[in-house]
Amino acid sequence: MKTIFSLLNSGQNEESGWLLCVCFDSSLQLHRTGSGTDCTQIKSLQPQARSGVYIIQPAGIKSKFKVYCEMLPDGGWTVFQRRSGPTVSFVRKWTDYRNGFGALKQDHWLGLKKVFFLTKNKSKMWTMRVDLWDHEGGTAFAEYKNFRLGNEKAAFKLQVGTYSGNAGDAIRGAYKGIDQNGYGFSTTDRDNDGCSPCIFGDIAESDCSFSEGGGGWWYSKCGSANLNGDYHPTGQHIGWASGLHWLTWRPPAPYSAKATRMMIKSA
Ligand SMILES: [Ca+2]
Repeated sequence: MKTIFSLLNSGQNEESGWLLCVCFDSSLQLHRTGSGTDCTQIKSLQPQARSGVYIIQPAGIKSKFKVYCEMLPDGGWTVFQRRSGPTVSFVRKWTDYRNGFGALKQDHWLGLKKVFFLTKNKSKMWTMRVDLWDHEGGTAFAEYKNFRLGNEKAAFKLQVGTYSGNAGDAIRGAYKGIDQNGYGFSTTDRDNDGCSPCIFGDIAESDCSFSEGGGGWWYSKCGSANLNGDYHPTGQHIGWASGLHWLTWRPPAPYSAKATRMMIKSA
């Protein structure tokens, strides 16, 4: 990518190994860049850094890539999922979930490979935060310590540690036996879920991605969390198995969130 360095931020210089600029790429889109390995490092080196698109290079990884950084008082968060409407479809196959899709400043999925690159480095610990917005103006969140993903060979297996928050621990599930922690990622063309089949009442279900709207997720049997299903607008947001689920939040009928965000912070 051709980059014109148009403005150099003062305070730090090249010799210190840290450079922040406001840059325009060849399409003249404004983005911010720094020599950070992730949004948390950029924010800690440059406390006044604002939320936006940055180029990062995770430690030990050859490639650089763009991410949206949510710069909050508790640190810089690297966003890897955002939903706010129906425009970007999350009904996608394995390759799209691996590589990412959507627009970073809008709804998007960063890509499992990039999240794996970020969390691969064992010298850092990662916290994953899920934010949920309901259709009545309320919000809720869930945070997980010790988040990381396995490599592609391990189907980007989900690892989460201790939960905190007020949305409930939907990854471990609304009832026993449906924990998604430790499961690989599934799409309609790559089945790594816990059903072969699962029996739900009089229905035998073998493919959670298909039955939950076609989005990819770390389905177990199939589990209580799935924020990559079909987008349901206000008024059509209750009772759909395909919606943006976090079933420990707003029970009992499946409640589809109005907006969601998933992001990670390093320590
Ligand atoms: Ca299956």
